[in-house]
Amino acid sequence: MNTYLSVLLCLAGAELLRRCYSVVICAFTGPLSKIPGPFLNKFTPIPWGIQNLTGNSMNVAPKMFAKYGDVIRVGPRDVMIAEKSGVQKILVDEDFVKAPVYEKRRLISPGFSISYLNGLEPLMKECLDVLERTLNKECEKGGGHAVINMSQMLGNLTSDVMSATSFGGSFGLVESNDLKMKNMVMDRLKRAALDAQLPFIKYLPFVPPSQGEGLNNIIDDIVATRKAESQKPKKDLLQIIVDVNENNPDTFTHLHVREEMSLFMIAGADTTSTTATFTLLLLVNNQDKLKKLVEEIDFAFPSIHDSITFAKTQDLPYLNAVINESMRRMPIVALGLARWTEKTSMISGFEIPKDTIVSPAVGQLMRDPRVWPDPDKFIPERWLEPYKDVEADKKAFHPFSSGSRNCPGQQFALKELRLILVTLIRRYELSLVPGQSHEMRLHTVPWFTQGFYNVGVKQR
Ligand code: HEM
Ligand SMILES: *[C@@H]1O[C@H](CO)[C@@H](O)[C@H](O)[C@H]1NC(C)=O
Ligand SMILES: *[C@@H]1O[C@H](CO)[C@@H](O)[C@H](O)[C@H]1NC(C)=O
Ligand SMILES: *[C@@H]1O[C@H](CO)[C@@H](O)[C@H](O)[C@H]1NC(C)=O
Ligand SMILES: CC(=O)N[C@H]1CO[C@H](CO)[C@@H](O)[C@@H]1O
Repeated sequence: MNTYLSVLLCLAGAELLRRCYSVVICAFTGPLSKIPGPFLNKFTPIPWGIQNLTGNSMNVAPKMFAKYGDVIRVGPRDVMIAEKSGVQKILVDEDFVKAPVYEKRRLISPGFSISYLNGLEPLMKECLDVLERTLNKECEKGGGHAVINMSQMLGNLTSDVMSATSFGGSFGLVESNDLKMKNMVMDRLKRAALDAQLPFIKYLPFVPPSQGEGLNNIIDDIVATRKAESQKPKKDLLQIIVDVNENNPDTFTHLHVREEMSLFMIAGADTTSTTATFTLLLLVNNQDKLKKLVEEIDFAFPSIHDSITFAKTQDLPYLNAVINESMRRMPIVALGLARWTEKTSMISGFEIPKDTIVSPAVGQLMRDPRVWPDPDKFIPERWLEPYKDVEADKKAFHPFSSGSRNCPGQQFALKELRLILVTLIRRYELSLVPGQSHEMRLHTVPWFTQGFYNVGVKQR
C-alpha cells in the first residue's frame, strides 16, 4: 500500500517536473524568447487572460508598448505587434487566418452589393424617424432641451437598424417600453460576447445554453414567416440566409440560420453605435470642430426639413474626415485583432514560429506619433490636407481591419453613420454634459466604465 502510494507520488512529481521543464524551455528558448514582454507572461497565459477578461487590456497595452517597444510577447505563444509594416504584412500581404483549424466561409458577402445597400435606405430612414420622434418627445418634456443617454439610445437605434435590415422588421427598441424584449436582446448579445471570449464556456455543465429561447423564438417566427411568403420580396440578408438554407438543408441547417442572424446583430449593432457615440463625444469636446461640421451640414441642408438621404450625405468632405478621425482616435478595435501563424514568418524583425497567436495592434498603430503627429488630438483636417507636413497614412489606418478577412459591413456602417450624424446635427444642437468620465473597458467593443455617455440635445 505504502509503496503503491509512493510510486504514485513519484509519478505525479515527475509529471510536474516535466511540465515545469517544458514551460521553462518554452519561456527561455526558441525564437519567441527573443521578444520582450512582462516576465510572468513568458510562462503562462493567465496574466494576459485576466487583463482580457476584465477588459483592462486596452488600458495597459499602451503602457506595455511604451516600455517594451512595437512587438511584445503577452503570453507563451501570444504576440502583439504595433509596427506599421508588420501589421500590413499580417492583415494584407500575407493575410493570416483568424483561427487555427476552422474558418467559416464568407457566405454573406453577396449581401453587400451596391443595390442591396441602396435598398437599405428606406429601412434605415424609418428607424431614424423613430429616433427623431423619441428625441423630440424627450425635448418637449424638458422645454426644448434634454440630456440623452447617447450610448444607450444609439445602441437601441443600431439594433433596430440591424433587425430592420436583416431580420425583416425593426425590433422597435428605440420607441418601445417593452423592457422584456429589450433585456432579451441585450442578454443574448452579452452572452454571445462572453462566448466569443471564452469559447469553452458552452461545455460547462452548470452554465445554461447560450441560445436565449426568447430570441430563438423570434428568429424562428421571422424565418417561418419569410418562408411562407408566396412572392419572395427583397434580396435582404434574411432572404440570402433563407435561400442558402433551402438550397442546402443538410449542410446549412436551421441552427446555422439562427447563428448567422445573431452574428450579424452582434457584428453590426454595438460596433456602429459605439463609433457614433465616440464621434459625438469627440465633437462635443471639440466645439470648434463641431462648429465647422455644423456649417458644412447646414450648407448642404439649408432647410431644417430637408430630407436626409444616402446621396446627400455621401460626399460631405468634412463629415467624412470627422468619421475617419474619430475611428482613428477612438477605434472600436481598441487593442488588436487575433490572427494565427500557419508557418514560420518574419514580422517586424522577429521570427514568429508556426502556431502562434499574432495580434496586429491596430488601435495602437492608429495612435503612433511616428505616423500621426499629435496622435491624441482630434484633428479631422489631417484627412483633407497634410497636418504638420504629414499626410494621413491609409496603410496605417485599419478601423474595419484590412485584407480578405476585413469587415464585410463597412459600407453599410459608413452609410448608417452618416445618416445618424447628419440627422442629429441638422435637427439638434448638441452640447457637452461636463464631468463625465471617459474611462473604458474592452468587452468585444469598448464600454464606458460609468455605463453610459450623456449628451445635451436641444431642438433647432
Ligand atoms: C463602424 C462600424 C463597424 C466597425 C468599426 C466594424 C469593424 C469590424 C472589424 C474590425 C471586424 C473584424 C475583422 C477582422 O478580424 O479582421 C469586423 C468583422 C465583421 N463585421 Fe464589422 N464593423 C462595423 C460595422 C458592421 C456592420 C454594420 C455589419 C453588418 C451589417 C458588420 C458585419 C461584420 C461581419 C459579418 C464581420 C465578420 C465577423 C466574422 O467573420 O466573425 N460590421 N467588423
Ligand atoms: C484575448 O482576447 C482575444 C479576443 O478578444 C483573444 O483572441 C485572445 O486569444 C485572448 N488572449 C488570451 C491570452 O486570453
Ligand atoms: C443613462 O444610463 C445609465 C445607466 O443605465 C443611468 O445611470 C443614467 O442615469 C442614464 N442617463 C440618463 C440621462 O438617462
Ligand atoms: C477615410 O479613410 C478611407 C479608408 O482609408 C479612405 O478611403 C477615405 O478617403 C478617407 N476619407 C477622407 C475624407 O480622407
Ligand atoms: C439594445 C439596447 O441597447 N437596449 C437598451 C435600450 O435602452 C434602454 C434604456 O432606455 C436600455 O436599458 C437597453 O439596454
